[in-house]
Amino acid sequence: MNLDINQARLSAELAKLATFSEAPAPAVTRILYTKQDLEARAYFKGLCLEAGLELREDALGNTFVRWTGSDPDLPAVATGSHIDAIPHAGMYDGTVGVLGGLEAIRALKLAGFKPKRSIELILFTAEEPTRFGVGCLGSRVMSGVLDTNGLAKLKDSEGKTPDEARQEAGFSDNLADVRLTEGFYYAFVELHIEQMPQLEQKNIPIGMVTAIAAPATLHIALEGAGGHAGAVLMPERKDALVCGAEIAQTIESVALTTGSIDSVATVGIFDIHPRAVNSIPSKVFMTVDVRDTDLGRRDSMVEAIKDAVWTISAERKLKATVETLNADPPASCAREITEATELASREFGLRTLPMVSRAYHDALFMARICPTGMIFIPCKDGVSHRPDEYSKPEDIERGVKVLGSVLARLSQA
Ligand code: HGY
Ligand code: MN
Ligand code: MN
Repeated sequence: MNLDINQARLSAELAKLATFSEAPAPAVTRILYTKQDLEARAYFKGLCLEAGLELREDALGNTFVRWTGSDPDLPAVATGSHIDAIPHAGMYDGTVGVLGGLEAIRALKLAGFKPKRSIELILFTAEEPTRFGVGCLGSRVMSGVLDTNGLAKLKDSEGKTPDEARQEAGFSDNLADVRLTEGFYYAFVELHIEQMPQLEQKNIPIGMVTAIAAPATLHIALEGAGGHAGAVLMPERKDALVCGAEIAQTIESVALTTGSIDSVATVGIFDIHPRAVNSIPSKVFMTVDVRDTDLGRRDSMVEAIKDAVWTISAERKLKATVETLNADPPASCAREITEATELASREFGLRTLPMVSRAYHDALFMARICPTGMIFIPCKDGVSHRPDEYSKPEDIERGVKVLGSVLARLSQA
C-alpha cells in the first residue's frame, strides 16, 4: 500500500511544536506540566481532533488518541512517544514519534485503509527525568513498574510530588487507573530519531531496534566541613568539591574499564554549596546516569561506583549518601515487529539496520506489557539533547511511511 506522507505539513507541525519552549530557538526546553508543556499538549490534541480521532487523558496526562477499528474489542495496536524536552535540547527527540504517528494515521486514512484492530497513538507523560529525577514516569506507571507509593516518594526541586504537580496541571482522575494490564495492547511500536550516528554513517534510512539498554540513576550527596578559604590549612580540610571531583573521575574510569564500549556513565548534575569564592565547599549533590546493554555489567558498574563513594569519602573524612532512583533491566524487542519493519521497509525499497538503542524510551516499559519494537531514523551526526539536533524531512517521511505500513500490518493481525 503506497502511503502519501504530507512532509510539508509534518515539518510545519514539528516547527510549531518547537515554539512551545522556555528556551529561545533553536533550543527547546519543555519540562513536565509547565505552561509550555500544557500549550504543546493542547496544540497536539487540536491536531488529533482535526483528524477525527478520539481523545482521552489519564490521571498523569498520558494522552491516548484512538482510531477505532472494525473489531474494537480486540487489543489495539499502539504507537507513540513523548514531547517533553530536557533543558536546551532539540526539536526532534520524541516529537517525531508523536507527530509522525499522527501523520502515519492520517496517511492510512487517506489511503482508504480500514484497521481491524484499533490503532492508538500515545503521548507519554514525562519521558524525560528533568522534573522528578526518573524518566518515563507515564510508561512506568502504565506498565506497573512504578506504583502510586513509589510515585509519592518522588519530589521536584520545590518539594512537590508528581501527584501534586499533576493536579495543579489539571489532571485529577484516579492514579490507580493509569496502570494498564498485560495484553491491553496487541503491540507497541515507537518511531524515534536514532540519537547516534550509525544510520547516517552507513547511509541506511531505517533502524530496527532489537534491544534497549538498561538505565540506572544514582543520587550522591557529600558533606564536609566547609570553612574559610584563607584560614583552614590544607591538611585540615574536608572539601566536598574535591571529594566529588575524585568520585566523578573514578566514575569515568569505572565505565572506561569494563572491557565493553557499551558501558557508559555520566555525572550530569554537580551542585556545590555554598558557592562562594572564599568558602570551602561543604556540600555536593551529584547525579549519575549509568547504562549498559548488558545488565550484569551495568550492575557491576553501579556497585563499583558505590564502593568508590564509600572509599573516597572515608579517606577524606566526609559523610556520603547514595540513593538509587532507578535500576531498570534492558528490554528486547519483539521479532514480530522487527520482521514487520523489515517487510515494510522492503516494500518501499529501503535498507534496514538492526541496532541497539543506548537511549531509553517509553518502549523500554511498554515491552513489559506487550510485544514492543522501535523504528529509528537518522539524525545529523547522531546529535541529540542539543539545540543542533536535526533530522531531514525526507528521513522523517521515510520513517513515518514504514511506521504506517507496520501499524497497518499489525492491525490486521
Ligand atoms: O535519557 C534518555 O535516554 C532519554 O532520552 N530520555
Ligand atoms: Mn531524550
Ligand atoms: Mn526520546
